[in-house]
Amino acid sequence: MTETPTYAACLTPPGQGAVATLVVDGPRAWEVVRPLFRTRTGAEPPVDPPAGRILLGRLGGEVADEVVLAVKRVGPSQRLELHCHGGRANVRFLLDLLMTRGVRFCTWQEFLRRTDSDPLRAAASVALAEAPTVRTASILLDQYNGAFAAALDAILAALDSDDIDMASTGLDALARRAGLGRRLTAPWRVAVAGPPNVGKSSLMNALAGYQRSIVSPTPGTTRDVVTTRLAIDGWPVELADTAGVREGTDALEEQGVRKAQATAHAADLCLWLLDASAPPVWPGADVGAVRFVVNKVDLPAVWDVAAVDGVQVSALTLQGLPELCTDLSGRLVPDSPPSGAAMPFTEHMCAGVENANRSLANGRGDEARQILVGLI
Ligand SMILES: Nc1nc2c(ncn2[C@@H]2O[C@H](COP(=O)(O)OP(=O)(O)OP(=O)(O)O)[C@@H](O)[C@H]2O)c(=O)[nH]1
Ligand SMILES: [Mg+2]
Repeated sequence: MTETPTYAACLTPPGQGAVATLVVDGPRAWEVVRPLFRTRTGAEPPVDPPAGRILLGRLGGEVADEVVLAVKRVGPSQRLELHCHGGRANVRFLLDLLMTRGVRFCTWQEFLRRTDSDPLRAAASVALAEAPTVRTASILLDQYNGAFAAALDAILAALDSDDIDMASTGLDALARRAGLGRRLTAPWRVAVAGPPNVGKSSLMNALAGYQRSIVSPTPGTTRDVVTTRLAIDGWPVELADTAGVREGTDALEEQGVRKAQATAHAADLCLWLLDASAPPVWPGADVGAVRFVVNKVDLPAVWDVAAVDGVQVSALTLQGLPELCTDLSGRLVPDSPPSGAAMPFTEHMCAGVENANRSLANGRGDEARQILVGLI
């Protein structure tokens, strides 16, 4: 029989900080840590791990760090927490000490997955740490507290009792939230595109609230793709400012134009800018989802800007920006979830829910059931 390994992980983020927290988890946790630990008072640490105790002392040999040692769990599956000084090198030093004594290193994500008895809750903890905004974090907290798990249970119970209507309604609701679920840890990508000088960089800066991109009256100023991350109505967005699209330019600008086209094509949404004070230039067919934004409405319009279905703004005076943000939020998340709503939140869960929904819609209830059980 192979012995259950003992693992060590660092639970705090890497980098500089006053303290770091390590966890040592497994049957040999105390056996490994005890000989490395000297109590502050000089008293020998007890032979058996003292349940629930917090000890102050030093961990190491000749070189040792001052640590707070918390005995979190005793018995065959022991867990110790070591609160030590922070910093990459100090953490590395202590982890190396443990590893030379047969403890295996694992990441904090692996640690959560390995030790939480509820895999969906463990996945929610990992996702929660990646949430870019308070709004996405609050949705992930709902999933941590069991919203997605309860919805899955209800669908499986409905399938078991052959209540296909109820199962379909529940599964359909989850599948419709998969698009949002995928964005709880990764931002939507929104491209700002259009011809040169239309005010793309100015709009990017106005939305970001600082001078991210260079702005100038010279057409062709932006050459590369310049990104910035922001929250729009609490939704995480990566905004990409791009080179103005035009033909017959030099090789360098052409590269920028190609990059701009690829970025606009790959984005979840492309804001195509039109200049109210110059004749409109329309996008080519290769741009994906497009929302028109008429910029420079502070200047006299030279064409019928009201005829275009778009948002009217001025990146200079900031007129229309709140309306643009509301419009953008509504396009990214047309059906804003109520508090406590269940939703899949990893690619595996989102794809699983979508596949199960398709299976059930095609009358393959058993297949749907199998896919859902695989998510738990
Ligand atoms: N009046 C007015 N001028 C603006 C507005 N937005 C941008 N501009 C001006 O238009 C010029 C071009 O602005 P940019 O933001 O650099 O335009 P761009 O689309 O990024 O240009 P390229 O990078 O060259 O493609 C600058 O002189 C800006 O000050 C606006 O809403 N109103
Ligand atoms: Mg620019």
